[in-house]
Amino acid sequence: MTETVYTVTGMTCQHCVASVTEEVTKIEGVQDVKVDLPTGSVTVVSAAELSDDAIRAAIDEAGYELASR
Ligand code: 9UX
Repeated sequence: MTETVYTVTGMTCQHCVASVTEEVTKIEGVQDVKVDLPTGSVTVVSAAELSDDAIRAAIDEAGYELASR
């Protein structure tokens, strides 16, 4: 099990948080997603390390931008 913290820009409300959580949760192997709105930090707990492409695509699909990991 691995926990990775990403930074996502553009989230400004709880609906944004819900969208990001929903998309990231869809990634295979993801067990838990915690979003901190004020800082934009997205903590992802997964069985194995996620590919940058997978997390980037999910954030993009939600309508936001992956700033860093
Ligand atoms: Mo409402 Mo959060 O447009 O972007 S979902 S502020």
